[in-house]
Amino acid sequence: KQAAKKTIIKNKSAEIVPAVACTTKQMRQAILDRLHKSLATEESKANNKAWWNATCYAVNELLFEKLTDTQKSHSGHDTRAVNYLSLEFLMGRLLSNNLHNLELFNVAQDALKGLGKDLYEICEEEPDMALGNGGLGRLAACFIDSLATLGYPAIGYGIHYENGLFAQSFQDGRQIERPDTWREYGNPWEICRPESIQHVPLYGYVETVIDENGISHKVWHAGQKLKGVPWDVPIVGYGAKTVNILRLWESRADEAFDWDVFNAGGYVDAQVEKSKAETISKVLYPNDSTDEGKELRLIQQYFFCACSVKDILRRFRRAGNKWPILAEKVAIQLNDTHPTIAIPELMRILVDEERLDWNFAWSLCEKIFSYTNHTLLPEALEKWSVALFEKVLPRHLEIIYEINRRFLETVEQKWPGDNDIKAKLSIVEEGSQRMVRMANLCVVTSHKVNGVAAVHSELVKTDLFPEFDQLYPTKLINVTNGITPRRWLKACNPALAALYDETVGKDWVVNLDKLKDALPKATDTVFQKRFMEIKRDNKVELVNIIKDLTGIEVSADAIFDIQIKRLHEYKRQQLNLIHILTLYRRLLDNPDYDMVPRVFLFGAKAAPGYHMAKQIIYALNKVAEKVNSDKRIKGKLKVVFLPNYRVSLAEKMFPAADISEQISTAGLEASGTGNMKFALNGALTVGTMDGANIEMAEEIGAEHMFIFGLSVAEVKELKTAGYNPYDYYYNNPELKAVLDWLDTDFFTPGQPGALSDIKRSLLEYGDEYLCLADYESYCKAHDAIDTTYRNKALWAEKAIRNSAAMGKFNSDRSIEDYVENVWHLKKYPLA
Ligand code: H53
Repeated sequence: KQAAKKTIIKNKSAEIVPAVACTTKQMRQAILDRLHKSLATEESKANNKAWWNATCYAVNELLFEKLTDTQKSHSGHDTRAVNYLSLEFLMGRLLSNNLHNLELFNVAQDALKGLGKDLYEICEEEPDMALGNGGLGRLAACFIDSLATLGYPAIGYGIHYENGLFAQSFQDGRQIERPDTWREYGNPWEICRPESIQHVPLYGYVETVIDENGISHKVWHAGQKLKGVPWDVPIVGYGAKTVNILRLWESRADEAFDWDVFNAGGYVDAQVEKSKAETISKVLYPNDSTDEGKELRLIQQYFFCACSVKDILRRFRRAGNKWPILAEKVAIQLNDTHPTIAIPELMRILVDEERLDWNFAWSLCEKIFSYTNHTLLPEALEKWSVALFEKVLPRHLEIIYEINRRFLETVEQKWPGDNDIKAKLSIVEEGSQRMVRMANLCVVTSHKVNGVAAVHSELVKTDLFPEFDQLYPTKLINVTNGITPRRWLKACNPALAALYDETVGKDWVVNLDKLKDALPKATDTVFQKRFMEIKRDNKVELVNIIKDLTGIEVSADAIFDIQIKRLHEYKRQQLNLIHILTLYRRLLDNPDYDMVPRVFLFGAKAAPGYHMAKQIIYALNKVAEKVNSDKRIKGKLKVVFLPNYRVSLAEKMFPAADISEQISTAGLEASGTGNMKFALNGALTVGTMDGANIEMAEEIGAEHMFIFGLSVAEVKELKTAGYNPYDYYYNNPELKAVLDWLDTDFFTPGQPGALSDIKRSLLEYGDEYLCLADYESYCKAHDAIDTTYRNKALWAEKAIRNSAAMGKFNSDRSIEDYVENVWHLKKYPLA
């Protein structure tokens, strides 16, 4: 069935003229050549991994040419570029994406078919490039796709982690983490650039030196030096009119620096130094939206910022430019506060090394930097202890003090004598342990600070930085997040993409607003039928994947209700859990309880040190075991937690979803982007009025979603009035019953109390995220889902409306917003 589906798609788009000239025959030959000449193997011996490698190399031959053309054009025009600094780029797999963007997917599919191979199977060989945790890292990946697609000069800068986000498995329901060795056997997509190595100082002390003109300046004498080795990943835009790069820095020991140790006979010491240096880019910190405050993490941040800033200045100098025009050529976007240290680093280079006047250097920094805030959660707002700074980056601390001294003068002018405001806004927090507040440094420096959805940006102004908003009235803006329709529709849902090609024309891939042209078809029975057949086929594919991964059998006729995102209490997987228990109880009470069969699917990684998140995973797995094997409920309820949720698995889950769970406590999910991917693929949202859900409701019509729960204002009110979860517990017998259930050993035979943590967090510990307050309304929303789903035509209409209304959430639109309001770039697409 799958094979048949793919053939139909291929025939439909056979007339595509690829962006890059390459016939099926040429592609076949190129793949064979790479198999023979690069991999030294032959058809009879090659396994799928070898075929994957050969195909990647064949694609690279086409890509690299475009890459050099782009680079020539950018340096020829001496273009202004944005440098997107991010500690995370959650790229996923690249082969299918690159082929789609080159418009060679069908060519490669035919070429491989001629060689007896299936491209979809070959694509499965690719390990995910999981250099990120979740939303923030995936956003960076979508943004660089859009920048290249739109033809803007841009470089992504990040870390070449040897191990990406850990691989997850379950042992007796508990999360086990294993290292992700994504490039153990090489990665065909990256090019090492030893010619662009950078050197990074650390530790040591600062000396004041008087120069020949009697002017004093600071010299930082490093105690250790690292070497940053750049690896470039080509980023091909859709239509291949631009191939930008993602430059990832790998840390190594700086041999030049260790030379003295060698000479002193310290061979072993030097080796120890070497492995220490290599730990800097060893592993991605697995925390999403929490700050760990570890020394290694600060060094990671400084390491990649220092390499990137130096690299940016190297390109600037190479073009023969002089400092006064630095801000005309360079824009630096800080993806969250993680790369904030780039600010004092640029100041240090300009003032200490280039000997520019402080005021002039500062005026450049103000024009160059801009900052995206992705969260209001206090535990995610980075602070570094002054003591740590003093040890690792002594000169940067001095520079931060000086920035702060001058900034506090501005505060004094605005609010004379108001020490409370000064204490609140100061970049340095006073207290038993003095801390550097990275977000304050970002806001003080940047010319623009943006939130990631309308409601979030408003809260940034009113709740997070109200005084900054008064001080700098035009600085705080909104840029609503987006997703790339290339990966999140065209590549992951080829059948739906083909239906849209046919219905609204192929242009939707770059102009997602075009999908609106399908809206009149939302009530057309023929179109509804085709739309829902595609959904069903995608569900069947997922049914097989579920069986393969877990052994669990589910029916494609059930409602597929999916929550996939990082595991965090504010995202409220535990609310989903207690609703599942509610349904289970209803079914046990009454085996004839009338409900449309439902499969609840989860995918989520918990930060390894986040106890409650791990308990929630454990509870979901234990409940799943019990529910799935309970014959009494006649298969009406299934619960599946898929292990190792990642981009490539997401690509199979979004197209198969009927219901998208977006159930964060209002005010806490800055935007969300999974919400957009679900809707684009025709799922209906059950969600709170939070993050981008609000703007989605504006686009789709709230009546076509299942909105529930407290609003941001109501959450605030309730918290101010004093929230007591016991009020809800004692007033709702169903709720009380399911919470009490968690204290028994029903789900964990012989181990009563194994799930009690969850109940405790919802009662004794105060239910910080208001699950109980939203429980009733959430259950009602689910009852409405059940009723609506029984009306096939109505459901299909809503699914189509959801998908066709997603135009606004194209990441190309987000990028155009940044260009217009923040970066002011020009397009330079290749002819
Ligand atoms: O960033 C996404 C948002 C999402 C938000 C997420 C995020 C991280 O993934 C990590 C750290 C952080 O501060 C925020 O939680 O709501 O959609 C992209 O903006």
